Amino acid sequence: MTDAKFLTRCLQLANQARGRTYPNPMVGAVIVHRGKIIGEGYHKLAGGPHAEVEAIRSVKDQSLLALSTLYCSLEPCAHHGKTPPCCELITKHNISRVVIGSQDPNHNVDGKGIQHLRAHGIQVDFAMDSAPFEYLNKEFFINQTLLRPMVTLKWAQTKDGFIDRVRSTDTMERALQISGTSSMLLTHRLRSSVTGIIISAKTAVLDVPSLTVRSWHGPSPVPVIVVGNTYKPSISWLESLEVSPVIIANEPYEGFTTVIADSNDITFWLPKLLEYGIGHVLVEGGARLLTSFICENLDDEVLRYTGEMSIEKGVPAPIYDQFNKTTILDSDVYEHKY
Ligand code: AOF
Ligand code: ZN
Repeated sequence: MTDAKFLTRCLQLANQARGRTYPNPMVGAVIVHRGKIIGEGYHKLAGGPHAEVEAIRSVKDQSLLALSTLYCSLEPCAHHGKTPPCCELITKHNISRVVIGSQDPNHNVDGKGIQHLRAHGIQVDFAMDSAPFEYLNKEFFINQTLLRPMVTLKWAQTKDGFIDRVRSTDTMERALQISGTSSMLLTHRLRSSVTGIIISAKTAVLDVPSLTVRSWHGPSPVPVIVVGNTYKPSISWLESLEVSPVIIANEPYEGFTTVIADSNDITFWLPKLLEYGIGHVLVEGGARLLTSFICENLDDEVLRYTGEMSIEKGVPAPIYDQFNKTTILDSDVYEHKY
């Protein structure tokens, strides 16, 4: 019970750096002596000191470390990366016990930290349930183990299952506004928490979206435009984007970063986005692109807003039924798979 309390504190601390640690994980650490917290730390920025180092440094009376327990949300590292191994610092201070939230999936660590600590006579224990710690770093776990960005799919659909009216470039009719204000705010919060936003060239041509974060704070993600054979995004629109895009296409787009690939071969081009610092992508449409991701089981997280309106005919929404949470947001039904 006490271990759980201090591990929860590690989660809170780690979360303070949300959005600032990519490609590294969010990590929090707490040092406890006789039931009292005497030190705390978290990993503030990629490349900066690890959480364990921050926590150890924060302890005023360093002589207490040998009689203390270190709680950390992730297994302490055992490798020489941008910083020296935390395990060596822990053994140097002779910390008596270490409690770990989740094992580190990074192949440089992955159990080696635990081994190192135990080999030095340190008692190592684990959280009763590692799920909240893995969920904290879901993006990092996916990047490390599946070697691809985490994928979040999002769309709004009418009550009768359409994502949009059927539109064409001839009329350039505006997209249907299906969901309400609260859903819109959530979308912009979501955009601020991902590093890439994927849309098809058809959506780009018909919607002419800005793909920025509005009504929320934080940086806008990198637009990723998937170009097939039928629709081509205009150069003036590409140039107007706030963040320079990455284009997935069969041919180079002069002046833009282009990944040469068949747009249908998602499993080929998606992993390449990691090279552009994109560890988490939000797929915003259209329906065909969303369905392609679902067919490839690329659905780490899915959000669906169902509005009140019915339109009788239109573009059918993707079929998906693996949601595990439903909420009412104004007049929208908001379903979430996480
Ligand atoms: C962090 N912060 O608090 C912990 C990490 O490149 P480096 O040297 O910063 O090492 C990054 C790896 O260290 C990271 O992938 C993870 O496996 C491990 N632990 N990383 O950024 C931390 N504890
Ligand atoms: Zn470390």
